[in-house]
Amino acid sequence: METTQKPERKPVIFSGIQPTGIMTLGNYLGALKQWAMLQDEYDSYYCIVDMHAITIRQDPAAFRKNILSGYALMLACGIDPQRSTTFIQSHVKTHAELAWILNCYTQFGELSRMTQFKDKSQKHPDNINVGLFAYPSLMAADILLYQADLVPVGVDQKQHLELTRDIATRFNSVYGNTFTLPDGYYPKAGAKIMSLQDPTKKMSKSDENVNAFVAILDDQDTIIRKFKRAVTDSEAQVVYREGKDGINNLMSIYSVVTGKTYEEIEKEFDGKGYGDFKLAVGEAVAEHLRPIRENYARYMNDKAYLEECYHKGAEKALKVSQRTLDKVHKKIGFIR
Ligand code: AQP
Repeated sequence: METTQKPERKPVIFSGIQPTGIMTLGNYLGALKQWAMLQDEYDSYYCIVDMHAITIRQDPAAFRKNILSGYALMLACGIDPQRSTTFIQSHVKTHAELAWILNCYTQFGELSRMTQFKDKSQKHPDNINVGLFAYPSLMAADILLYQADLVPVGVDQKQHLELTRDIATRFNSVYGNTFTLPDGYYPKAGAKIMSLQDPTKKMSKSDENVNAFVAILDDQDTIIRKFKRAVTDSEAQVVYREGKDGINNLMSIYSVVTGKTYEEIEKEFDGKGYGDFKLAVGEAVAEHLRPIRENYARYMNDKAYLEECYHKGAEKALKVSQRTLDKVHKKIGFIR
């Protein structure tokens, strides 16, 4: 008798990025680079999370541009819409629908403890809205809808990912196995790239000081200039050591883009000043990002292709995520 074997399920990956400005070197090394690397090994879902972005007030014209350019940049970083499902969050209605349900399984106390909420409330004291508070339950919905096994993010998102697991565990314990518990995937190096102007703070695309971050699309001269201005210390010694936040940050960036170890870097710049080191980091980063800039320009010249890709991506994402949402509706007792 012939036996038909069920095809093995490929593990699933989900991640998203906010269109809140031009993505930075931090977004690239902490997230996008990993997304591209992992896309063949996993059934991958990557999206531009525009619904998360409105937790901070956005100018509509700039926002529209940032969403499209964020999508183009995602492809330019090597995420291939033929191999990964690439879409825009607000095009897939299940995200908002599951987020509401998960809000009812998330405790006020849990959300109050989130450091991103505390940081962003401090940064925008005139707009501490409910969406900003409930940001993590929308993120949980994004991830759980696709039954993701793995979520590649920077370490700043670790707390949100742990909360996603707590929400899923709580739901599963009440209704039986419904959601896959996702694990975080944090790059060994580059998981937290720090601001060039205040190396105790993470590099952020919405930083008011443009010298604090390197945008993926900055040209070579701008990148080199920003690294030359990077805040370091007065020791003039390129060594990785506690307390040397600025130099540690530059060394970790240089190490990721060149593949050199810290010992090799220390040797290379032994007896040289910070000027030489900063120039080398700037040049290496500019070169590393050059192909992405070129790909981006090509994609932005073909808006019809981008549109086709994000529509197809949303169609597939809706089909897959609707299965999870239907299951949830049934479990909680909604009638069809
Ligand atoms: N500095 C960073 N180093 C490493 N990874 C980082 N990520 C962000 N900053 C760094 C990772 O990039 C992914 C997308 O982030 P996001 O845009 O969704 O949200 P964010 O963490 O709030 O990023 P920004 O740049 O700081 O945006 P704004 O300024 O709008 O708040 C995530 O995986 C994140 O970990």
